[in-house]
Formats: sequence, C-alpha cells, structure tokens
Amino acid sequence: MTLYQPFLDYAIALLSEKLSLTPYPIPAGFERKEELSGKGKKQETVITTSYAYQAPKLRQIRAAHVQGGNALQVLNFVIFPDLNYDLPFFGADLVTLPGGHLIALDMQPLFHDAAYQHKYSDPILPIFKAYQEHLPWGGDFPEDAKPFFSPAFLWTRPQETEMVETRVFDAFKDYLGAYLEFVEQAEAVNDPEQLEEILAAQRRYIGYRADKDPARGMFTRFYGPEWTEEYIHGFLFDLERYLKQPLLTI
Ligand code: DBV
Repeated sequence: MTLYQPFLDYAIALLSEKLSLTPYPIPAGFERKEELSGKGKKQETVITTSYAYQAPKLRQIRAAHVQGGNALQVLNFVIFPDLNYDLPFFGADLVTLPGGHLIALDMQPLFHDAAYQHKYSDPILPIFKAYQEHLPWGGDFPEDAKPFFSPAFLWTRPQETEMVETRVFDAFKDYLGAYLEFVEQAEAVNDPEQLEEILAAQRRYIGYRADKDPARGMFTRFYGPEWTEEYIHGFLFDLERYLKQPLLTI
C-alpha cells in the first residue's frame, strides 16, 4: 500500500456511494504508464495510473496517481463541474518528493466576489481553520496561481509522513464531503450571461493549469515530452479538447 492509495480508494468509494458515477474516457495508452527511472541503485519503476468518471452536474472527476517508491508519491485529484453550474473545482495536489511532502487542498473558485465567497468558501472556513492549526501555511507559492485559490486553501508541507496519513487524510475527507454537499445543492444556471462567465472562468483555470502544470518536468523526465503533453492536454486538463468535441455518450 502506498501513501495516497487510501485517499484514492476513499474518494472513489464515497463518490460511488453518493453520486451516480459513469466512466469518463481515458485516452488509449494513458490508463497506466510504467517506466524504469534513474541509474544503478537508485533505479525505480515509476507507475502512473489514471482514473476518470462523470456524474450528474460533474463533467469530469479524475485522478492521476504516481508511484515511484517512498520518495515519489503523488495523487492529483480534481473535479471539474459541468459548464452550467457555478460550482468550484475540487482540487487536491498531494505530493511526496525526496524533499518532503507538499499538500494543496481547496475548493477552487470560479469567481471572487463576496456572494460567491459566501456561498462556497464561508461554509468551509471552520473546517479549514481546524486543520490549519496543525497544518500551517506551506510558504512559497507561485504569485500567478493565487487567483485560482479560495480563502479556505489548505497549503502545507508536513514534516512527518504520519501527519499525511492522519490529519491530511482527515482534511481530504472533510473537504470532499463538504464538496459533495455543494454538488447536491447546486442548481443549473440558465442565464446566458452567467453561463458565459462560467465558461470563461473554467477556461482560465484549466488553461492556467495546463500551461503551468508543476508535474510537467517530472512527467517529461520519466515518460518523454510527447506522452506528457498529450497527457496534460488530452486528459488532465482537457476542457479545450472537450469543447471541440463534447462527449456524445453520457
Ligand atoms: N500537479 C498537478 C498535476 C500533478 C501535480 C496534474 C499529476 O497539477 C504534481 C501530477 N505538484 C505536482 C508535483 C509538484 C507539485 C507542486 C510533482 C512538485 C513539483 C516540483 O517541485 O518539481 C498546487 N503543486 C505544486 C506546487 C503548487 C501546487 C503550488 C508548487 C509549485 C511551485 O512551487 O512552483 N494545484 C497546484 C497548482 C495549482 C493547483 C500550482 C494552480 C492552480 O491547483
């Protein structure tokens, strides 16, 4: 069992229980990728597995799980709502590298006005504050990423792996549970002007993440640039592709 497998198992079990999940297509060859990396004694097999679903109100629920030994474990788990809901994105970036753990957990907002914060950040603040006591702000953070996070952004670099297994796991469960409540309550948007704003905000967020994916370097090293770019644009952050050719079977 690797560090983030229980997170993934929990999320899929909870989502299966609460939502009517159906598969979301994963481009051929991207379900699982395995490559030997490094030299000599440091050689490790790095396995990346992908998971994707859709559900009513949620366009794409997807995870990328990278397993390369104790010093390389990553779970990137994002939920992309349908384009006719004002729901935030659920975003979890759980990263363990030789330098330590790096945890980002948030309901990433489409908008920053007071009404949006009241609806989608304020209810999370008590959860955020309870965890922040033990999981302090992780410091250094890319300036241009700031518009994509909410006031309840949990960003932390735990020293101890045990913290990840306990408090970070609990925070992940609470954030995901709270997100599912938002989903349950969400009502479709019909106003054309608001729909246009939602589409623009989704494109901004997903465009930023595809452009600046912090995993690009890592994936390029393991699997080469071609695989990596296709993985990023064709799976991880696929909205532009989707807009060109929406899924016909739902
Ligand atoms: N990050 C991803 C995806 C990953 C992934 C799809 C599948 O968006 C992994 C893998 N994140 C990943 C890795 C690192 C980070 C770091 C491997 C380490 C990179 C390295 O040190 O080489 C939140 N993730 C980060 C960082 C942040 C985030 C802020 C540190 C980057 C830095 O300091 O430059 N989540 C991430 C992020 C956004 C987000 C940048 C922007 C909206 O939602």
